[in-house]
Amino acid sequence: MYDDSPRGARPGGVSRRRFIAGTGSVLGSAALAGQAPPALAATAPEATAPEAAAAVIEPGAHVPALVIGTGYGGSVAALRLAQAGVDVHMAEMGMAWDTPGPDGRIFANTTSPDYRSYWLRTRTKQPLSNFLGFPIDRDVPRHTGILDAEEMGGIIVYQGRGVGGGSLVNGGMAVTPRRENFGAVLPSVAPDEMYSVYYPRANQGLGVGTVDPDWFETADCYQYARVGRKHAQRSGFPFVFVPDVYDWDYMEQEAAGTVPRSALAGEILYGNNHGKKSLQKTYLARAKATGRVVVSALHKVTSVTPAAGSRYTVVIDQLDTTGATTATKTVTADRVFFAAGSVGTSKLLVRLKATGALPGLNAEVGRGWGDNGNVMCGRANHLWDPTGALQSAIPCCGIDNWAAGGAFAEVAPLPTGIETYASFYLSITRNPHRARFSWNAAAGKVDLDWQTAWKQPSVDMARTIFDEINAKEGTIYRTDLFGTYKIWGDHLTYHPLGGAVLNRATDNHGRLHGYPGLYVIDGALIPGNTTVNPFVTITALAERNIEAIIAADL
Ligand code: FAE
Repeated sequence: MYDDSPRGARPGGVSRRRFIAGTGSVLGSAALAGQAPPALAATAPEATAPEAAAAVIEPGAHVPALVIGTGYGGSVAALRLAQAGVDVHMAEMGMAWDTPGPDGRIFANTTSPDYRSYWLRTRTKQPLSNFLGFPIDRDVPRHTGILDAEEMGGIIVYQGRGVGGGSLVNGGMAVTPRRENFGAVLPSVAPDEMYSVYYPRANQGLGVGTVDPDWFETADCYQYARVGRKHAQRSGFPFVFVPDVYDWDYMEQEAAGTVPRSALAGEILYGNNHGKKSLQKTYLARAKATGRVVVSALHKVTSVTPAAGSRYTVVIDQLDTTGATTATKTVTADRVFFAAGSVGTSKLLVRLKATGALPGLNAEVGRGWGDNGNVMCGRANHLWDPTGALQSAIPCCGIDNWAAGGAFAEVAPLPTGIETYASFYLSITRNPHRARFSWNAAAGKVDLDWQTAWKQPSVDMARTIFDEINAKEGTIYRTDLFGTYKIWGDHLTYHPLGGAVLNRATDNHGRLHGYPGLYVIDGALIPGNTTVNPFVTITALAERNIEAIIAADL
Protein backbone atom coordinates (compact mmCIF):
# COMPACT_ATOMS: atom_id res chain seq x y z
CA MET A 1 0.00 0.00 0.00
CA TYR A 2 1.22 3.52 -0.80
CA ASP A 3 2.34 5.37 2.31
CA ASP A 4 2.90 9.07 1.78
CA SER A 5 2.70 10.25 5.37
CA PRO A 6 5.82 12.06 6.60
CA ARG A 7 6.36 9.73 9.51
CA GLY A 8 4.79 6.68 7.92
CA ALA A 9 1.85 7.20 10.26
CA ARG A 10 -1.56 6.13 9.06
CA PRO A 11 -4.61 8.01 10.29
CA GLY A 12 -5.60 4.78 11.96
CA GLY A 13 -2.25 4.73 13.72
CA VAL A 14 -3.12 7.61 16.05
CA SER A 15 -3.26 6.25 19.56
CA ARG A 16 -6.30 6.94 21.69
CA ARG A 17 -4.26 8.80 24.30
CA ARG A 18 -2.60 11.02 21.77
CA PHE A 19 -5.92 11.56 20.07
CA ILE A 20 -7.59 12.80 23.24
CA ALA A 21 -4.71 14.86 24.56
CA GLY A 22 -3.56 16.21 21.22
CA THR A 23 -4.85 18.97 19.09
CA GLY A 24 -7.84 18.92 16.85
CA SER A 25 -9.33 20.57 13.88
CA VAL A 26 -12.27 20.66 11.62
CA LEU A 27 -13.33 20.62 8.04
CA GLY A 28 -16.87 21.44 6.89
CA SER A 29 -16.50 18.67 9.16
CA ALA A 30 -13.85 17.90 11.72
CA ALA A 31 -10.64 16.15 12.45
CA LEU A 32 -8.72 15.58 15.60
CA ALA A 33 -5.05 15.57 15.71
CA GLY A 34 -1.74 14.08 16.54
CA GLN A 35 1.50 15.98 17.00
CA ALA A 36 3.05 18.14 14.32
CA PRO A 37 6.57 17.25 13.29
CA PRO A 38 8.60 19.28 15.84
CA ALA A 39 10.70 21.10 13.25
CA LEU A 40 7.58 22.47 11.62
CA ALA A 41 5.62 23.24 14.75
CA ALA A 42 8.41 25.14 16.47
CA THR A 43 9.22 27.79 13.92
CA ALA A 44 8.06 29.23 10.67
CA PRO A 45 10.61 29.71 7.91
CA GLU A 46 12.34 33.07 7.71
CA ALA A 47 10.04 35.95 6.85
CA THR A 48 10.24 35.92 3.10
CA ALA A 49 8.04 36.36 0.12
CA PRO A 50 8.49 32.96 -1.57
CA GLU A 51 6.67 34.30 -4.56
CA ALA A 52 9.26 37.04 -5.05
CA ALA A 53 10.72 35.24 -8.03
CA ALA A 54 7.36 35.26 -9.81
CA ALA A 55 6.24 38.27 -11.84
CA VAL A 56 4.54 40.77 -9.57
CA ILE A 57 2.97 44.11 -10.27
CA GLU A 58 5.41 47.04 -10.40
CA PRO A 59 4.82 50.44 -8.80
CA GLY A 60 3.41 52.90 -11.34
CA ALA A 61 2.07 50.16 -13.60
CA HIS A 62 -1.10 50.65 -15.57
CA VAL A 63 -3.37 47.65 -16.15
CA PRO A 64 -6.60 47.40 -18.14
CA ALA A 65 -8.27 45.24 -15.48
CA LEU A 66 -7.28 44.74 -11.86
CA VAL A 67 -8.99 41.95 -9.93
CA ILE A 68 -8.84 42.11 -6.11
CA GLY A 69 -8.74 38.51 -4.83
CA THR A 70 -8.39 35.12 -6.48
CA GLY A 71 -11.43 33.18 -5.20
CA TYR A 72 -14.39 32.08 -7.28
CA GLY A 73 -15.64 35.47 -8.44
CA GLY A 74 -12.15 36.75 -9.20
CA SER A 75 -11.11 33.63 -11.10
CA VAL A 76 -14.19 33.69 -13.32
CA ALA A 77 -13.67 37.39 -14.06
CA ALA A 78 -9.98 36.89 -14.89
CA LEU A 79 -10.61 33.95 -17.23
CA ARG A 80 -13.46 35.54 -19.16
CA LEU A 81 -11.77 38.96 -19.45
CA ALA A 82 -8.58 37.32 -20.71
CA GLN A 83 -10.51 35.25 -23.23
CA ALA A 84 -12.07 38.51 -24.43
CA GLY A 85 -8.58 39.89 -25.07
CA VAL A 86 -8.18 41.99 -21.91
CA ASP A 87 -4.93 41.88 -19.93
CA VAL A 88 -5.69 41.19 -16.29
CA HIS A 89 -3.71 41.60 -13.09
CA MET A 90 -4.89 39.79 -9.97
CA ALA A 91 -3.80 41.02 -6.52
CA GLU A 92 -4.10 38.37 -3.80
CA MET A 93 -3.27 39.08 -0.15
CA GLY A 94 -2.51 35.42 0.61
CA MET A 95 0.33 33.19 -0.55
CA ALA A 96 0.68 31.44 -3.89
CA TRP A 97 0.63 27.93 -2.35
CA ASP A 98 2.81 26.51 -5.09
CA THR A 99 5.96 25.74 -3.11
CA PRO A 100 6.49 22.68 -0.89
CA GLY A 101 7.45 23.25 2.75
CA PRO A 102 10.32 21.50 4.56
CA ASP A 103 8.29 18.26 4.68
CA GLY A 104 7.99 18.20 0.89
CA ARG A 105 4.30 19.09 0.97
CA ILE A 106 2.59 22.32 0.04
CA PHE A 107 -0.19 22.03 2.59
CA ALA A 108 -0.20 20.98 6.24
CA ASN A 109 -2.31 18.06 7.29
CA THR A 110 -5.52 18.84 9.15
CA THR A 111 -4.38 16.67 12.01
CA SER A 112 -1.09 18.54 12.41
CA PRO A 113 -1.64 22.29 12.13
CA ASP A 114 1.64 24.20 11.73
CA TYR A 115 2.86 27.59 10.50
CA ARG A 116 1.03 27.05 7.19
CA SER A 117 -2.37 26.58 8.78
CA TYR A 118 -3.57 29.97 10.05
CA TRP A 119 -3.58 33.52 8.78
CA LEU A 120 -1.43 35.56 11.19
CA ARG A 121 -2.37 33.77 14.41
CA THR A 122 -0.15 32.43 17.17
CA ARG A 123 -2.72 29.86 18.27
CA THR A 124 -5.06 27.74 16.20
CA LYS A 125 -8.75 28.64 16.25
CA GLN A 126 -10.30 25.34 15.29
CA PRO A 127 -13.99 25.20 14.46
CA LEU A 128 -14.33 22.31 16.92
CA SER A 129 -12.62 23.74 19.98
CA ASN A 130 -12.95 20.71 22.26
CA PHE A 131 -13.10 16.95 22.27
CA LEU A 132 -14.12 14.71 25.15
CA GLY A 133 -13.98 17.75 27.40
CA PHE A 134 -10.44 18.78 26.43
CA PRO A 135 -9.61 22.05 24.60
CA ILE A 136 -7.71 21.16 21.45
CA ASP A 137 -6.26 24.43 20.15
CA ARG A 138 -2.47 24.72 20.11
CA ASP A 139 0.27 27.29 19.53
CA VAL A 140 1.51 27.82 15.97
CA PRO A 141 4.09 30.25 14.57
CA ARG A 142 2.57 33.43 13.19
CA HIS A 143 2.60 33.24 9.40
CA THR A 144 0.52 34.16 6.38
CA GLY A 145 -1.17 30.76 6.56
CA ILE A 146 -4.06 29.42 4.59
CA LEU A 147 -7.10 29.65 6.90
CA ASP A 148 -8.32 32.92 8.37
CA ALA A 149 -10.53 32.64 11.43
CA GLU A 150 -11.63 36.27 11.37
CA GLU A 151 -13.36 37.37 14.57
CA MET A 152 -16.11 39.82 13.65
CA GLY A 153 -17.87 40.72 16.89
CA GLY A 154 -20.55 38.07 17.37
CA ILE A 155 -19.26 35.57 14.82
CA ILE A 156 -16.05 33.95 13.61
CA VAL A 157 -15.87 33.96 9.83
CA TYR A 158 -13.63 31.25 8.33
CA GLN A 159 -12.07 32.12 4.97
CA GLY A 160 -9.36 30.81 2.67
CA ARG A 161 -6.27 32.99 2.13
CA GLY A 162 -4.12 32.49 -0.92
CA VAL A 163 -4.28 32.04 -4.67
CA GLY A 164 -7.54 30.15 -5.05
CA GLY A 165 -9.33 31.80 -2.09
CA GLY A 166 -11.89 29.57 -0.38
CA SER A 167 -11.30 26.76 -2.88
CA LEU A 168 -8.03 26.01 -1.04
CA VAL A 169 -9.69 25.13 2.26
CA ASN A 170 -13.27 24.17 1.54
CA GLY A 171 -14.97 20.80 1.35
CA GLY A 172 -15.52 21.12 -2.39
CA MET A 173 -19.26 20.45 -2.01
CA ALA A 174 -20.63 21.81 -5.26
CA VAL A 175 -24.35 22.21 -4.80
CA THR A 176 -26.83 23.90 -7.12
CA PRO A 177 -29.84 25.20 -5.16
CA ARG A 178 -33.19 23.65 -5.92
CA ARG A 179 -34.87 25.76 -8.55
CA GLU A 180 -37.95 26.35 -6.40
CA ASN A 181 -35.68 28.01 -3.80
CA PHE A 182 -33.80 30.25 -6.23
CA GLY A 183 -36.23 33.19 -6.00
CA ALA A 184 -35.21 33.67 -2.37
CA VAL A 185 -31.49 33.37 -3.17
CA LEU A 186 -31.19 36.02 -5.90
CA PRO A 187 -34.58 37.69 -6.32
CA SER A 188 -33.48 40.01 -9.15
CA VAL A 189 -32.04 37.27 -11.38
CA ALA A 190 -34.13 35.27 -13.85
CA PRO A 191 -33.97 31.56 -12.89
CA ASP A 192 -34.24 30.50 -16.53
CA GLU A 193 -30.90 31.98 -17.56
CA MET A 194 -29.18 30.61 -14.46
CA TYR A 195 -30.47 27.04 -14.76
CA SER A 196 -30.14 26.77 -18.52
CA VAL A 197 -26.81 28.55 -19.01
CA TYR A 198 -24.82 29.73 -16.00
CA TYR A 199 -25.20 26.90 -13.48
CA PRO A 200 -24.22 24.34 -16.15
CA ARG A 201 -21.29 26.56 -17.21
CA ALA A 202 -20.12 26.92 -13.61
CA ASN A 203 -20.39 23.19 -12.87
CA GLN A 204 -18.43 22.42 -15.98
CA GLY A 205 -15.76 25.02 -15.28
CA LEU A 206 -15.34 23.81 -11.71
CA GLY A 207 -15.07 20.14 -12.67
CA VAL A 208 -18.00 19.00 -10.53
CA GLY A 209 -18.66 15.26 -10.20
CA THR A 210 -20.53 12.79 -7.99
CA VAL A 211 -19.40 9.75 -6.05
CA ASP A 212 -19.99 6.41 -7.82
CA PRO A 213 -23.02 5.05 -5.93
CA ASP A 214 -21.79 1.44 -6.15
CA TRP A 215 -18.40 2.34 -4.72
CA PHE A 216 -20.09 4.46 -2.03
CA GLU A 217 -22.01 1.41 -0.80
CA THR A 218 -18.83 -0.55 -0.14
CA ALA A 219 -16.21 2.09 0.71
CA ASP A 220 -15.00 1.92 4.33
CA CYS A 221 -14.34 5.66 4.25
CA TYR A 222 -18.05 6.44 3.76
CA GLN A 223 -19.43 4.27 6.54
CA TYR A 224 -20.16 7.49 8.43
CA ALA A 225 -22.25 8.69 5.49
CA ARG A 226 -24.16 5.41 5.26
CA VAL A 227 -24.95 5.61 8.98
CA GLY A 228 -26.08 9.21 8.40
CA ARG A 229 -28.33 8.00 5.57
CA LYS A 230 -29.81 5.17 7.63
CA HIS A 231 -30.70 7.50 10.48
CA ALA A 232 -32.13 10.16 8.17
CA GLN A 233 -34.27 7.70 6.27
CA ARG A 234 -35.53 5.90 9.37
CA SER A 235 -36.93 9.24 10.51
CA GLY A 236 -38.41 9.94 7.07
CA PHE A 237 -36.05 12.73 5.94
CA PRO A 238 -35.02 13.08 2.28
CA PHE A 239 -31.38 11.98 1.84
CA VAL A 240 -29.45 13.34 -1.14
CA PHE A 241 -26.05 12.71 -2.70
CA VAL A 242 -24.11 15.95 -3.09
CA PRO A 243 -21.69 16.63 -5.97
CA ASP A 244 -18.14 17.72 -5.21
CA VAL A 245 -15.07 18.99 -7.06
CA TYR A 246 -12.86 16.28 -5.56
CA ASP A 247 -11.52 13.87 -8.19
CA TRP A 248 -13.60 10.80 -7.36
CA ASP A 249 -11.39 8.46 -9.41
CA TYR A 250 -8.43 9.66 -7.37
CA MET A 251 -10.30 8.97 -4.13
CA GLU A 252 -11.03 5.41 -5.23
CA GLN A 253 -7.31 4.98 -5.89
CA GLU A 254 -6.56 6.38 -2.44
CA ALA A 255 -8.84 3.73 -0.97
CA ALA A 256 -7.10 1.08 -3.07
CA GLY A 257 -3.73 2.24 -1.76
CA THR A 258 -2.25 3.02 -5.17
CA VAL A 259 -1.74 6.79 -4.80
CA PRO A 260 -0.83 9.19 -1.97
CA ARG A 261 -3.73 9.83 0.32
CA SER A 262 -5.33 13.24 0.69
CA ALA A 263 -9.09 13.05 1.43
CA LEU A 264 -8.44 9.72 3.13
CA ALA A 265 -5.61 11.23 5.16
CA GLY A 266 -8.00 13.83 6.57
CA GLU A 267 -6.60 16.67 4.45
CA ILE A 268 -8.89 19.58 3.75
CA LEU A 269 -9.11 22.51 6.17
CA TYR A 270 -5.47 23.54 5.62
CA GLY A 271 -5.40 22.47 1.96
CA ASN A 272 -5.44 19.22 -0.02
CA ASN A 273 -2.13 18.01 -1.43
CA HIS A 274 -3.87 15.75 -3.95
CA GLY A 275 -7.30 15.10 -5.37
CA LYS A 276 -9.22 18.32 -4.84
CA LYS A 277 -9.79 20.42 -7.92
CA SER A 278 -9.24 23.82 -6.35
CA LEU A 279 -9.40 26.92 -8.55
CA GLN A 280 -5.63 26.63 -9.05
CA LYS A 281 -6.38 23.54 -11.14
CA THR A 282 -9.50 24.80 -12.96
CA TYR A 283 -10.43 28.42 -13.63
CA LEU A 284 -7.06 29.92 -12.63
CA ALA A 285 -5.08 27.38 -14.66
CA ARG A 286 -7.15 28.22 -17.71
CA ALA A 287 -6.84 31.94 -17.03
CA LYS A 288 -3.05 31.75 -16.77
CA ALA A 289 -2.90 29.62 -19.92
CA THR A 290 -4.30 32.54 -21.93
CA GLY A 291 -1.02 34.38 -21.29
CA ARG A 292 -3.00 37.49 -20.32
CA VAL A 293 -3.33 36.95 -16.58
CA VAL A 294 -0.66 37.72 -13.99
CA VAL A 295 -1.17 37.07 -10.28
CA SER A 296 0.66 38.95 -7.52
CA ALA A 297 0.47 36.90 -4.32
CA LEU A 298 1.04 38.51 -0.92
CA HIS A 299 -0.34 41.75 -2.38
CA LYS A 300 -3.17 43.34 -0.42
CA VAL A 301 -5.27 46.12 -1.94
CA THR A 302 -5.86 48.92 0.53
CA SER A 303 -7.35 51.71 -1.57
CA VAL A 304 -9.19 52.43 -4.82
CA THR A 305 -9.87 56.04 -5.85
CA PRO A 306 -10.93 57.75 -9.07
CA ALA A 307 -8.04 59.09 -11.18
CA ALA A 308 -7.83 61.23 -14.30
CA GLY A 309 -8.97 59.76 -17.61
CA SER A 310 -11.71 57.44 -16.27
CA ARG A 311 -9.07 55.40 -14.49
CA TYR A 312 -8.71 54.31 -10.89
CA THR A 313 -5.70 54.61 -8.63
CA VAL A 314 -5.15 51.43 -6.66
CA VAL A 315 -2.86 51.21 -3.64
CA ILE A 316 -1.43 47.79 -2.85
CA ASP A 317 0.66 46.66 0.13
CA GLN A 318 3.18 43.92 -0.61
CA LEU A 319 3.47 41.63 2.43
CA ASP A 320 6.10 39.23 3.68
CA THR A 321 5.18 35.97 5.38
CA THR A 322 5.03 37.62 8.81
CA GLY A 323 2.31 39.89 7.45
CA ALA A 324 4.59 42.96 7.50
CA THR A 325 4.35 45.43 4.63
CA THR A 326 7.58 45.43 2.63
CA ALA A 327 6.46 47.83 -0.10
CA THR A 328 3.48 50.01 -0.93
CA LYS A 329 2.71 50.24 -4.62
CA THR A 330 0.47 52.69 -6.41
CA VAL A 331 -0.85 51.57 -9.80
CA THR A 332 -3.68 52.57 -12.11
CA ALA A 333 -6.40 50.47 -13.71
CA ASP A 334 -9.17 51.13 -16.23
CA ARG A 335 -11.46 48.72 -14.40
CA VAL A 336 -11.36 47.24 -10.92
CA PHE A 337 -13.18 44.07 -9.91
CA PHE A 338 -13.82 43.62 -6.18
CA ALA A 339 -13.51 39.87 -5.60
CA ALA A 340 -12.06 39.88 -2.08
CA GLY A 341 -14.89 37.69 -0.74
CA SER A 342 -18.02 38.82 1.09
CA VAL A 343 -16.13 40.13 4.11
CA GLY A 344 -13.08 41.43 2.22
CA THR A 345 -15.07 43.30 -0.42
CA SER A 346 -17.60 44.68 2.09
CA LYS A 347 -14.93 45.91 4.49
CA LEU A 348 -12.98 47.55 1.70
CA LEU A 349 -16.01 49.31 0.18
CA VAL A 350 -17.38 50.49 3.54
CA ARG A 351 -14.01 51.94 4.50
CA LEU A 352 -13.45 53.59 1.11
CA LYS A 353 -16.91 55.18 1.24
CA ALA A 354 -16.56 56.40 4.84
CA THR A 355 -13.04 57.77 4.47
CA GLY A 356 -13.75 59.74 1.32
CA ALA A 357 -12.00 57.59 -1.28
CA LEU A 358 -15.28 56.51 -2.90
CA PRO A 359 -17.84 58.80 -1.23
CA GLY A 360 -20.44 58.32 -3.96
CA LEU A 361 -21.08 54.62 -3.18
CA ASN A 362 -24.70 54.25 -2.17
CA ALA A 363 -26.18 53.53 1.27
CA GLU A 364 -26.67 49.84 0.46
CA VAL A 365 -22.92 49.24 0.67
CA GLY A 366 -22.23 47.19 3.81
CA ARG A 367 -25.79 45.94 4.18
CA GLY A 368 -27.46 42.59 3.71
CA TRP A 369 -24.80 40.30 5.18
CA GLY A 370 -25.74 36.79 6.29
CA ASP A 371 -24.06 33.60 7.51
CA ASN A 372 -25.93 31.19 5.20
CA GLY A 373 -27.57 29.95 8.40
CA ASN A 374 -24.56 27.78 9.33
CA VAL A 375 -24.79 25.78 12.55
CA MET A 376 -22.95 22.59 13.55
CA CYS A 377 -23.79 19.72 15.85
CA GLY A 378 -22.78 16.14 16.62
CA ARG A 379 -24.78 13.09 17.73
CA ALA A 380 -23.53 10.22 19.86
CA ASN A 381 -24.45 6.90 18.28
CA HIS A 382 -24.92 3.53 19.94
CA LEU A 383 -22.09 1.00 19.90
CA TRP A 384 -23.87 -0.96 17.16
CA ASP A 385 -23.63 2.09 14.84
CA PRO A 386 -19.90 2.69 14.34
CA THR A 387 -19.09 5.48 11.89
CA GLY A 388 -15.64 4.16 10.93
CA ALA A 389 -12.04 4.84 11.91
CA LEU A 390 -11.21 5.80 8.31
CA GLN A 391 -13.37 8.68 7.06
CA SER A 392 -13.07 10.58 3.81
CA ALA A 393 -12.63 14.29 4.57
CA ILE A 394 -14.82 15.07 1.56
CA PRO A 395 -18.54 15.00 2.37
CA CYS A 396 -20.79 13.49 -0.29
CA CYS A 397 -24.34 13.61 1.05
CA GLY A 398 -26.89 15.53 3.02
CA ILE A 399 -30.34 15.64 4.55
CA ASP A 400 -32.73 17.99 2.75
CA ASN A 401 -35.39 19.26 5.14
CA TRP A 402 -35.49 22.76 3.63
CA ALA A 403 -39.14 22.69 2.63
CA ALA A 404 -40.43 21.25 5.92
CA GLY A 405 -38.04 22.73 8.48
CA GLY A 406 -35.72 25.26 6.81
CA ALA A 407 -32.54 23.20 7.09
CA PHE A 408 -30.19 21.39 4.68
CA ALA A 409 -27.72 19.34 6.71
CA GLU A 410 -24.45 18.12 5.27
CA VAL A 411 -23.45 14.72 6.70
CA ALA A 412 -19.91 15.69 7.62
CA PRO A 413 -16.90 13.57 8.51
CA LEU A 414 -15.09 13.47 11.83
CA PRO A 415 -11.85 11.95 10.57
CA THR A 416 -10.02 11.31 13.80
CA GLY A 417 -8.37 8.07 12.80
CA ILE A 418 -10.21 6.15 15.52
CA GLU A 419 -13.78 5.01 15.98
CA THR A 420 -15.81 7.76 17.67
CA TYR A 421 -19.38 6.51 17.18
CA ALA A 422 -20.16 10.14 16.36
CA SER A 423 -22.28 11.58 13.57
CA PHE A 424 -21.42 15.16 12.70
CA TYR A 425 -23.41 17.71 10.69
CA LEU A 426 -23.05 21.20 9.22
CA SER A 427 -26.55 22.58 8.71
CA ILE A 428 -27.40 25.38 6.31
CA THR A 429 -30.60 27.01 7.54
CA ARG A 430 -33.09 29.69 6.56
CA ASN A 431 -31.87 32.22 9.12
CA PRO A 432 -33.73 35.55 8.63
CA HIS A 433 -31.15 37.82 10.28
CA ARG A 434 -28.98 40.16 8.23
CA ALA A 435 -26.09 42.19 9.59
CA ARG A 436 -24.44 45.42 8.51
CA PHE A 437 -20.81 46.49 8.17
CA SER A 438 -20.05 50.03 9.37
CA TRP A 439 -16.98 52.22 9.74
CA ASN A 440 -15.73 52.60 13.31
CA ALA A 441 -13.78 55.84 13.03
CA ALA A 442 -12.47 55.73 16.60
CA ALA A 443 -10.95 52.29 16.13
CA GLY A 444 -10.06 52.84 12.48
CA LYS A 445 -11.73 49.60 11.40
CA VAL A 446 -14.91 48.16 9.97
CA ASP A 447 -17.33 46.46 12.40
CA LEU A 448 -20.10 43.94 11.73
CA ASP A 449 -23.18 44.10 13.96
CA TRP A 450 -23.99 40.35 13.91
CA GLN A 451 -25.16 39.04 17.29
CA THR A 452 -24.50 35.52 18.52
CA ALA A 453 -28.14 35.20 19.66
CA TRP A 454 -29.20 35.55 16.03
CA LYS A 455 -28.21 31.90 15.52
CA GLN A 456 -31.22 30.71 17.54
CA PRO A 457 -33.52 30.35 14.48
CA SER A 458 -30.79 28.22 12.87
CA VAL A 459 -30.58 25.99 15.94
CA ASP A 460 -34.38 25.64 15.92
CA MET A 461 -34.34 24.67 12.24
CA ALA A 462 -31.53 22.15 12.70
CA ARG A 463 -33.51 20.68 15.59
CA THR A 464 -36.35 19.87 13.17
CA ILE A 465 -34.01 17.16 11.90
CA PHE A 466 -31.84 16.07 14.80
CA ASP A 467 -34.34 16.09 17.67
CA GLU A 468 -36.42 13.72 15.59
CA ILE A 469 -33.50 11.46 14.66
CA ASN A 470 -32.35 11.34 18.29
CA ALA A 471 -35.86 10.44 19.44
CA LYS A 472 -36.14 7.69 16.83
CA GLU A 473 -32.67 6.25 17.44
CA GLY A 474 -32.65 6.71 21.21
CA THR A 475 -29.47 8.81 20.91
CA ILE A 476 -28.30 12.16 22.29
CA TYR A 477 -26.39 15.22 21.11
CA ARG A 478 -22.63 15.41 21.70
CA THR A 479 -21.90 18.11 24.28
CA ASP A 480 -18.09 18.03 24.10
CA LEU A 481 -17.26 19.52 20.70
CA PHE A 482 -17.77 23.28 21.03
CA GLY A 483 -16.95 23.78 24.72
CA THR A 484 -18.07 22.04 27.88
CA TYR A 485 -21.69 20.92 27.73
CA LYS A 486 -22.31 22.91 24.57
CA ILE A 487 -24.38 21.22 21.86
CA TRP A 488 -24.45 23.78 19.05
CA GLY A 489 -21.58 25.20 17.03
CA ASP A 490 -23.32 28.56 16.73
CA HIS A 491 -20.27 30.80 16.91
CA LEU A 492 -19.08 30.61 13.30
CA THR A 493 -19.77 30.57 9.62
CA TYR A 494 -17.93 29.03 6.67
CA HIS A 495 -20.29 30.74 4.23
CA PRO A 496 -20.21 34.56 4.51
CA LEU A 497 -22.51 36.15 1.93
CA GLY A 498 -23.63 39.69 1.12
CA GLY A 499 -22.48 43.19 2.08
CA ALA A 500 -22.65 44.62 -1.46
CA VAL A 501 -25.90 43.07 -2.64
CA LEU A 502 -26.79 42.69 -6.31
CA ASN A 503 -29.33 45.21 -7.61
CA ARG A 504 -28.96 47.27 -4.42
CA ALA A 505 -25.33 48.32 -3.84
CA THR A 506 -24.72 47.54 -7.51
CA ASP A 507 -26.84 47.32 -10.63
CA ASN A 508 -28.25 43.94 -11.60
CA HIS A 509 -24.86 42.83 -12.98
CA GLY A 510 -22.50 43.99 -10.24
CA ARG A 511 -21.63 47.49 -11.47
CA LEU A 512 -21.13 49.71 -8.42
CA HIS A 513 -23.43 52.72 -8.55
CA GLY A 514 -21.68 56.02 -9.03
CA TYR A 515 -18.37 54.64 -10.34
CA PRO A 516 -18.23 53.39 -13.94
CA GLY A 517 -15.54 50.73 -14.20
CA LEU A 518 -15.88 49.45 -10.62
CA TYR A 519 -17.54 46.06 -10.17
CA VAL A 520 -18.36 43.58 -7.41
CA ILE A 521 -18.11 39.97 -8.60
CA ASP A 522 -17.98 37.70 -5.53
CA GLY A 523 -20.09 36.38 -2.67
CA ALA A 524 -20.72 39.94 -1.46
CA LEU A 525 -23.42 40.17 -4.14
CA ILE A 526 -25.58 37.40 -2.65
CA PRO A 527 -27.99 38.58 0.05
CA GLY A 528 -27.05 36.26 2.88
CA ASN A 529 -28.25 32.76 1.98
CA THR A 530 -28.05 30.27 -0.88
CA THR A 531 -30.09 27.41 0.77
CA VAL A 532 -27.12 25.09 0.10
CA ASN A 533 -23.31 25.43 0.03
CA PRO A 534 -22.58 28.65 -1.87
CA PHE A 535 -19.63 28.43 -4.28
CA VAL A 536 -21.49 27.07 -7.31
CA THR A 537 -23.94 29.96 -7.05
CA ILE A 538 -21.10 32.49 -6.61
CA THR A 539 -19.39 31.03 -9.70
CA ALA A 540 -22.57 30.92 -11.80
CA LEU A 541 -23.51 34.49 -10.88
CA ALA A 542 -19.99 35.65 -11.77
CA GLU A 543 -20.29 33.87 -15.14
CA ARG A 544 -23.60 35.64 -15.78
CA ASN A 545 -22.36 39.07 -14.76
CA ILE A 546 -18.99 39.04 -16.52
CA GLU A 547 -20.66 37.97 -19.77
CA ALA A 548 -22.95 41.01 -19.61
CA ILE A 549 -20.11 43.32 -18.57
CA ILE A 550 -17.85 42.18 -21.41
CA ALA A 551 -20.69 42.55 -23.92
CA ALA A 552 -21.78 46.01 -22.80
CA ASP A 553 -18.81 47.75 -21.19
CA LEU A 554 -15.70 46.66 -23.07
P1 FAE B 1 -13.12 33.88 -1.67
O1 FAE B 1 -13.07 32.52 -2.23
O2 FAE B 1 -13.13 34.03 -0.18
O3 FAE B 1 -11.86 34.69 -2.27
C1 FAE B 1 -11.53 35.98 -1.86
C2 FAE B 1 -10.01 36.16 -1.98
O4 FAE B 1 -9.70 37.54 -1.86
C3 FAE B 1 -9.22 35.43 -0.91
O5 FAE B 1 -8.21 34.65 -1.52
C4 FAE B 1 -8.63 36.55 -0.06
O6 FAE B 1 -7.37 36.22 0.51
C5 FAE B 1 -8.52 37.67 -1.06
N1 FAE B 1 -8.54 39.02 -0.48
C6 FAE B 1 -9.33 39.48 0.50
N2 FAE B 1 -9.10 40.79 0.74
C7 FAE B 1 -8.11 41.16 -0.15
C8 FAE B 1 -7.44 42.39 -0.40
N3 FAE B 1 -7.73 43.52 0.27
N4 FAE B 1 -6.48 42.40 -1.36
C9 FAE B 1 -6.17 41.28 -2.05
N5 FAE B 1 -6.79 40.09 -1.84
C10 FAE B 1 -7.76 40.04 -0.91
O7 FAE B 1 -14.36 34.69 -2.21
N6 FAE B 1 -18.61 26.40 -0.09
C11 FAE B 1 -19.19 25.45 -0.84
O8 FAE B 1 -19.95 25.75 -1.77
N7 FAE B 1 -18.95 24.11 -0.57
C12 FAE B 1 -18.15 23.71 0.46
O9 FAE B 1 -17.94 22.50 0.66
C13 FAE B 1 -17.57 24.70 1.29
N8 FAE B 1 -16.81 24.36 2.36
C14 FAE B 1 -16.16 25.34 3.07
C15 FAE B 1 -15.30 24.98 4.10
C16 FAE B 1 -14.56 25.96 4.76
C17 FAE B 1 -13.65 25.57 5.89
C18 FAE B 1 -14.68 27.33 4.37
C19 FAE B 1 -13.88 28.40 5.04
C20 FAE B 1 -15.54 27.69 3.35
C21 FAE B 1 -16.30 26.72 2.69
N9 FAE B 1 -17.16 27.05 1.65
C22 FAE B 1 -17.79 26.07 0.94
C23 FAE B 1 -17.41 28.46 1.29
C24 FAE B 1 -16.69 28.90 0.00
O10 FAE B 1 -15.32 28.54 0.05
C25 FAE B 1 -16.86 30.41 -0.16
O11 FAE B 1 -18.26 30.68 -0.24
C26 FAE B 1 -16.17 30.95 -1.41
O12 FAE B 1 -14.79 30.69 -1.37
C27 FAE B 1 -16.40 32.45 -1.56
O13 FAE B 1 -15.95 32.82 -2.85
P2 FAE B 1 -15.60 34.33 -3.18
O14 FAE B 1 -15.19 34.40 -4.59
O15 FAE B 1 -16.72 35.20 -2.72
